[in-house]
Amino acid sequence: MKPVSLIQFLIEERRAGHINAELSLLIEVVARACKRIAVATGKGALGGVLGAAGTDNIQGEAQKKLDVISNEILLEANAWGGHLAACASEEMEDPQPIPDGYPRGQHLLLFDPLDGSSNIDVNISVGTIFSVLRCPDGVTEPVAEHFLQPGTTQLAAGYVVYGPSTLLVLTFGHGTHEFTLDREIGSFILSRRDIRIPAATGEFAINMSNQRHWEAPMQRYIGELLAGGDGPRGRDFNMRWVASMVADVHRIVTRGGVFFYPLDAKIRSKGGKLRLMYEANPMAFIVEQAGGAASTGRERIMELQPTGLHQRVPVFLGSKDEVELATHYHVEADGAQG
Ligand code: P6P
Repeated sequence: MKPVSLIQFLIEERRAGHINAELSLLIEVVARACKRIAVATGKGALGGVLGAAGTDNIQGEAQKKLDVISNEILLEANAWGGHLAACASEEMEDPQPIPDGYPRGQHLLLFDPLDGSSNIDVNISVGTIFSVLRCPDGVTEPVAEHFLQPGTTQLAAGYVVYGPSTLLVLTFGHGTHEFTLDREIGSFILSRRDIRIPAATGEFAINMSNQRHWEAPMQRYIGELLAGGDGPRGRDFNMRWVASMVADVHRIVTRGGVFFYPLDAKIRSKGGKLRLMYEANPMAFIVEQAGGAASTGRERIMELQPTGLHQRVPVFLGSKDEVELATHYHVEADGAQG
């Protein structure tokens, strides 16, 4: 079968009425920027891009050089095309308006430019996560409040995983699709159309070192998985934890599984570990469009009304049956507490 490039796929999506020309351009620009990020991360020690940048981000986290480089690549790529009204990034406290002198578009772009960057120095897969919203009508100078839209309003979401191969996974709300970067011609080529995540799975992903801090229903749910065939689930389960959300989620998108970053006593005051606007929401959109589910353990992630640009939430996502069971345990426990 003749390979379908990202450009061709975007044209198909425009003809189907799923996206407009401006959103199509936005995705092309983001994909091109991510090819540049792939080159930068691929240089490793030879590119002088490893190690700490010597600065902290809004989250108070020490930035890696590649965090800063990736953020700059995405900002520069999106400044001049006329497809955006503003960008928001994990690496910046406030949204970045499109520079004066350039035309502005109708979209808002949010991204984690290089998620999992703590893995860069040990050569483990990292990735870029992005989400696209519509800029509210009549708003010419978007500020943070204009980004605070529920995940259900997303026009597009995607991630690029920089691994043995560079893959783009993308949704516009009409299925989830995967593109593989052909490094010889520099094009993303459609490699999986209409991905489906199996509802049942035997594989879970969680950072077990936090177990003593979890809430009781999380202890119960994971305890049942660990009990395996002799326990209430009547089967054995396998565990994976890359500690790079994009890599863990891509495994689930590829073969099923369930990912948890639950609330725990250490992070309760922050509301969770992962960020709603540019990690949980885009990943939830991608996973739901592939037939999976995504909750906070109490409610659907994409229905949350955001209260802050860098708001954190608990994340349960992946194979529907397991997300629903773990969520049921939490809702049941809350009900019992009255
Ligand atoms: P922990 C990476 O720092 C990240 O934001 C996600 O990519 C990843 O899933 C999680 O944090 C890992 O957290 O506590 O296991 O280091």
